[in-house]
Amino acid sequence: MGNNKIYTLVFVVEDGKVLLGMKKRGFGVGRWNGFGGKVEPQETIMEGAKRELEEESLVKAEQIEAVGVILFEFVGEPVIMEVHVFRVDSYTSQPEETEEMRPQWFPLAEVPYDGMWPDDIFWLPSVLAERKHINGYFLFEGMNTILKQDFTLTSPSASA
Ligand code: 6U4
Repeated sequence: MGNNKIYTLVFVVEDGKVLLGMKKRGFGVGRWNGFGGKVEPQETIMEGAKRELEEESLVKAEQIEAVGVILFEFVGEPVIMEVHVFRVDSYTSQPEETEEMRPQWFPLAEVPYDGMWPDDIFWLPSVLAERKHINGYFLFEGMNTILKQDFTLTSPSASA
């Protein structure tokens, strides 16, 4: 894992809807996604997930569940993004727009996959609707083309 950089990605789910944010700047600008970012040296990955959720949407997680890890490699880029995915089913404070993200609720049947990272459609529906856990790898060329993919979706109860 020496050449991995650790990131978080958080999906808040409530009443059959998921909270996504339109990324207003930086990596993935113009795409809908969960909330998250780089983990800082002095914090745990889960602490980083909660901090980024609050910084980007003002939502405070009351309960947070780790639901898997996805490695993203980009052609020509030696550092692999190790993205730790979390799900929040209980929170306080309503979402508000921040400098980084414009939050919006989407019914699970209307998640805007066309406006998201192109890997999301392969795994996110199962994570959101079926509570599956994800373990995966995607090789990208640029921001739009997936050259290789390899992932598994598991039921957490089956592995417990
Ligand atoms: P800062 O520190 O805010 O300048 P920035 O370059 O904006 O960093 P950041 O920290 O928002 O990036 O982190 C990128 C976010 O994008 C993380 O939540 C992980 C997520 N992400 C990256 N590649 C992804 C992909 N292929 N599919 C996906 N999420 C991805 O669903």
